[in-house]
Amino acid sequence: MAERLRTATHVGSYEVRVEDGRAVALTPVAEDPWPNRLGDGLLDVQRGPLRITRPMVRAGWLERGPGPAHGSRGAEPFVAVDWETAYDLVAGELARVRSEHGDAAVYGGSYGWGSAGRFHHPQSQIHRFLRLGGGYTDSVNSYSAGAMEVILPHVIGGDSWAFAERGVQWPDIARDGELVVSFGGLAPKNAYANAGGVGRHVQPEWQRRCKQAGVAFVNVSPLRTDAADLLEAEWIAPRPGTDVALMLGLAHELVRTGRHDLDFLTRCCVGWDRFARYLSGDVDGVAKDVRWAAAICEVAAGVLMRLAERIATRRTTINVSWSLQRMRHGEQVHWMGVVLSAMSGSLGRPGGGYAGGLGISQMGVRPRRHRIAALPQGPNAVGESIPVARIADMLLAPGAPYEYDGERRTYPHVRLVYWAGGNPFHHHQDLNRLVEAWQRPDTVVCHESWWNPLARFSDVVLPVATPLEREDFAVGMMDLTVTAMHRVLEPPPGVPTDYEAFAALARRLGFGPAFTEGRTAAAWVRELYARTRDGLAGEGIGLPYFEEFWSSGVARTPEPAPVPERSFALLRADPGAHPFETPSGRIEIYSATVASFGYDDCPGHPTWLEPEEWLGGRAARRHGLHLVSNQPRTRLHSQLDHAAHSRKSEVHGREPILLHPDDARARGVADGQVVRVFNDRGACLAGARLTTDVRPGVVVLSTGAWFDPEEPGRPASLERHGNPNVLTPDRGASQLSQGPSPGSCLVELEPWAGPLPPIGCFTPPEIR
Ligand SMILES: Nc1nc2c(c(=O)[nH]1)N[C@H]1C(S)=C(S)[C@@H](COP(=O)(O)OP(=O)(O)OC[C@H]3O[C@@H](n4cnc5c(=O)[nH]c(N)nc54)[C@H](O)[C@@H]3O)O[C@H]1N2
Ligand SMILES: Nc1nc2c(c(=O)[nH]1)N[C@H]1C(S)=C(S)[C@@H](COP(=O)(O)OP(=O)(O)OC[C@H]3O[C@@H](n4cnc5c(=O)[nH]c(N)nc54)[C@H](O)[C@@H]3O)O[C@H]1N2
Ligand SMILES: [Mo]
Repeated sequence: MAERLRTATHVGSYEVRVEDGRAVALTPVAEDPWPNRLGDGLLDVQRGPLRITRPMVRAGWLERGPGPAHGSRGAEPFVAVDWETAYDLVAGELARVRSEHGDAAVYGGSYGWGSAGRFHHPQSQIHRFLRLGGGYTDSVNSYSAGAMEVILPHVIGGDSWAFAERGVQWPDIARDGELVVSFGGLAPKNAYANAGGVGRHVQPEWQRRCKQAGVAFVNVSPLRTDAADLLEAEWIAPRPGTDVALMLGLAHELVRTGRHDLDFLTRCCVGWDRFARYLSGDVDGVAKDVRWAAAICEVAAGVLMRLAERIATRRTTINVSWSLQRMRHGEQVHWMGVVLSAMSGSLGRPGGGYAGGLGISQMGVRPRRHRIAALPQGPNAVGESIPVARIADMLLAPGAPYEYDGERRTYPHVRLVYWAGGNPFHHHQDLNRLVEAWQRPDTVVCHESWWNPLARFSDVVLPVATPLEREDFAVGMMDLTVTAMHRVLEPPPGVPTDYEAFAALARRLGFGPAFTEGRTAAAWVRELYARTRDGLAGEGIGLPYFEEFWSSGVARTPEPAPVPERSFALLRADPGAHPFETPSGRIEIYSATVASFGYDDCPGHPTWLEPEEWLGGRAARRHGLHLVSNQPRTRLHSQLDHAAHSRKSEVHGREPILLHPDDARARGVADGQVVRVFNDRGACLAGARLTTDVRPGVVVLSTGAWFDPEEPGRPASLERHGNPNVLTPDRGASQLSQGPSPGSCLVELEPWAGPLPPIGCFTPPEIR
């Protein structure tokens, strides 16, 4: 018997054709106006040699017991054990570490984009499990927006994601906007993914509507394809990492031509005078004029003068992508984006202003945060947390001091790392350094479904059911389509869900009933749906009862109403009556708070700070290409890299790297050839794709190729598959945010002359 059932992922909702209880085909839902192919192959990978079906323990850990691994973690074979043994080992080790070293010795930051389901969301599960078990060292902030999350509350107030609500929205631009200047572009492929799911990809449709309404677009990016062709955007391609200088040049030009909005700057902001003295050069003798900016950015001064004029005379949105703050001094560019917008005359007026990441996910479509139920976590008895991207620092230097947002902190001594629903060997920078740091703890436990790099670098792998093998429901962050996630496949025999695995461990550790509250997974799903229904009812949004929702597969919610309180508009109208949550109640062009921290890498107002690695610096003499490692077009991060769609994009089995024909010629590289990309941190292979869509001097190698070192466990080993994070630096954006900085990275490349080493990451490790 055949039936059609729904499911949802972070990249779209699907209709699944199920025959005799088994999924046989998966297609994007018909009502999605802009589906993608990122789900292609999702069914194929559910079975096959890379699927882990039994608990696995690293041989050395099983034989010698827990302890620092000295290079054997990631390099040794595994031993399959039965479930009782695996649970006893993990529960016993958790108990040992907690009693011998204290609860802070357990690291459960477990960052990552695990499944979209509200209940089975692995981060929610692991945090609840570790909290109820006594607490753990957690992480704060994200790899996505690590620097802006920390700086923007100082500048525009609110919490770390207030920028998403306060920024300009697409409907606003379509109605009243004239110009969108987008730093980091508006890559349509970045709209594929939306945390928590996306029932209908409508954000690219808004881009089209704005274009039809006559809005002009400028794509400031090293990559032409960061703006869809239909936008007919003007392409300005600065050296990567120099956008602050470019914006300062525009700002200087606005002042020089008397076009800055002095009324708004003095009434609704603080610190304009101070910043103006920096801009003019009164402070340091360097006027930040268009000529100065042109020399840094390699964009002609005339181009900047014309752009400044358009910004001043059109209702303009200054959009700054998140990629620009995933860099050294990443705080500066969003701070400067707000200031440039404040100067432009458009901030707080209809159709213009600042936006922090339009083009990403469903940003600018539905700004409101809704009351969607999550699995309750309870308090964390351990007060400890680290900025998420500082994990290698923590593992390498327990007890070392570090700065974070005005606080001096100390890294805890972690002995046990527990991961569920993320892949640090995808998301972290300088993976060779991570490989070294990863040997330090006594034990690494993970829940994974596939032999991906995280599983290979763990001591105990508990294989878990995939989202297709369990029941749940999804609600997207800026989407609000509520989608049923039906069980369309049986898990391999004996393989539990994350929930069942944590419940079994909690039972052994004596808090089983507290963890489950006596509910089955099905009961939890119904409970969380009911709580979501109640929450949305409080906002005037009606959802059907569960049974009706479950059989129809989807609950649609009304199109969002325009945001009634546009807070920049209220600030402009009357800053006294509608203050921001900053110390001054206004936009802080100069932040006395940030200045008081005394950080040389994040001073009190937006400043051009030369990064260690950029094309204009000394380091570029040795490694003359700037590496952009952007989000992949063919995957969600590292997910489904082993599936058909991602594999099809490879060149000789390697991740494609885009480079300009001039750079290729200078290095003797032909299109379709395998190259070795390298710097002092590491080297990887990639497949050259020549294109004039990329600025000369820049190469683009997207993230997500499964980490494939030739000699696992040895840091300087050649990476064979094209994972850019063996090249990127593991430096905090600054002492303020400690955000990740993969964007500040120089490399060199050369043709690969030797025989091509085989790819190892798609063959399971040796199992005893
Ligand atoms: N160089 C460079 N590095 C980057 C970036 C960049 O731009 N450049 N971007 C950064 C950003 S913005 C991000 S958000 C991160 C993303 O980094 P991650 O979110 O860590 O990457 P994913 O590949 O999505 O990892 C999710 C993992 O969860 C697993 N998983 C999925 N569902 C489940 C489940 O139900 N249960 C369990 N137990 N596991 C599950 C998947 O198999 C996969 O291994 O990468 C960061 N790293
Ligand atoms: N298909 C797909 N979509 C995704 C994801 C995915 O994995 N796959 N991941 C999602 C996640 S977790 C996140 S956080 C968002 C991230 O969204 P973003 O951070 O916006 O995404 P990126 O692709 O890293 O960067 C966008 C573009 O910025 C440009 N850029 C890089 N450096 C510079 C620079 O110095 N100056 C300028 N002006 N431009 C620069 C690059 O050309 C790049 O293509 O995307 C989401 N969307
Ligand atoms: Mo992200």
